Amino acid sequence: MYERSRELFDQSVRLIPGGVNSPVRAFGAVGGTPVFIRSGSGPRVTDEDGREYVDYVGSWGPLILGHAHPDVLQAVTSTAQRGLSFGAPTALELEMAQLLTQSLPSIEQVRLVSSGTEAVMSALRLARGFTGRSVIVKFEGCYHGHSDFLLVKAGSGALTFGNPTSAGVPAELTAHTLVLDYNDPQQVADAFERFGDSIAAVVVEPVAGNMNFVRPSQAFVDELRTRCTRHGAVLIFDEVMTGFRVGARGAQGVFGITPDLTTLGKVIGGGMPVGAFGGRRDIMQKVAPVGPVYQAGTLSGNPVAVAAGLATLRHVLRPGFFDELSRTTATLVQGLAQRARRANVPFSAASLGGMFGLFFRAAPPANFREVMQSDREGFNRFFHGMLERGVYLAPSAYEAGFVSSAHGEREIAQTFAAADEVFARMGRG
Ligand code: KE4
Repeated sequence: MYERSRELFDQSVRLIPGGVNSPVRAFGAVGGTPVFIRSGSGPRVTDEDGREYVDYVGSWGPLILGHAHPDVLQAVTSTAQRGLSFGAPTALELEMAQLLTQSLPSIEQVRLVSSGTEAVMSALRLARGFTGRSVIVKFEGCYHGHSDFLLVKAGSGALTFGNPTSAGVPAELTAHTLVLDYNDPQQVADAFERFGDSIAAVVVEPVAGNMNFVRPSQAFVDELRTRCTRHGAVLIFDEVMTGFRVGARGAQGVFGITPDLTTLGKVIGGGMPVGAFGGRRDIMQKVAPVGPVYQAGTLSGNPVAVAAGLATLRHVLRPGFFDELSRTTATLVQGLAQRARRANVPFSAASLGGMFGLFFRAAPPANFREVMQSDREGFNRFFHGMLERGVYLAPSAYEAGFVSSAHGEREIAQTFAAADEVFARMGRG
């Protein structure tokens, strides 16, 4: 098993750091050799050894219609026939701007970029430019891409400024970043009492998908909105993962919060490189070339990538799409929890829309500290047991999972059959 992947990995590690172009793909968290994927079709991917898997990673969220959807491929190939990129405005970018502003009313104007990192980095520079302030508030366990000032962990004590989590980030670049506990409204209130008028922005994952899957409490997101309004700070919902994943109006639609800025990515590119940031017109009017906040990109709004995103969103925005996707995802997580209980394995699971979390702990976690109490070894055993049985989960206990509209009863049944065997083995210790 995995012979060809192992050969490719041995060669890749010589030429590519860790053999991968993004760290989480290296299986470092779960151990073993990463499988090299050759192709995908609908809910399944096939590795270089010809083994097929039910795929619950979906390229970390973008592939919400499943792999190689005919309408998406058609959009990409027909657009590409007319040329790949012009560095000039195109009608397709206008069509994407119209669709995003119609789907998410909080977005009055929008700028396209090529990744989620770029979207969040730009939105935070914009918030600082708009307010003339420097302090950024983020939450422990949330990931917003790899901009220097966001690679930060909580300071030593409560309400202290963050320390870099990555080499190469000078301390002064994280000196303005305050890291609070997710789902703690009181800490938000305290931070604003203390630093309120120097806070440029609060950036939050409105459902956290980078410390596995953590839903916010309504009180938490309400407090963010109230405090940002009161102190003139910009509330940024980082919906790179949740946008068009948890519902047609994103997490802001689920929780009824109007952010000042929203960042998007993943699904809006349908598997091609597209990110976006947008929101209140008075804020967006500060962006170059009309305003003083500079932001640019050679391939921003690339027509082929935008065509893939538009083809994807047309399906996602059809009536009933999320009812169906939510049902499939809920069936998956409820069935897994049932089987774990039967095998006496401490396990819980949660989902929202087409996104889910699996936890080797008695109940779904509410914050980073509780996530870290999960049984990581238990997850790793489950991960490899499922992989051997043709089910490809996110290779980390700290990542969310994703279901596509291509996942049907056959995929769910295969997943349950594999889980029955793995839980039974785990239940025996
Ligand atoms: P990208 O630069 O990777 O397109 O987006 C960064 C980003 C921003 N905001 C949120 C909420 C995100 O989840 C992400 C990226 N998510 C990870 C998944 N944990 C991407 C996978 C990877 O890093 O390879």
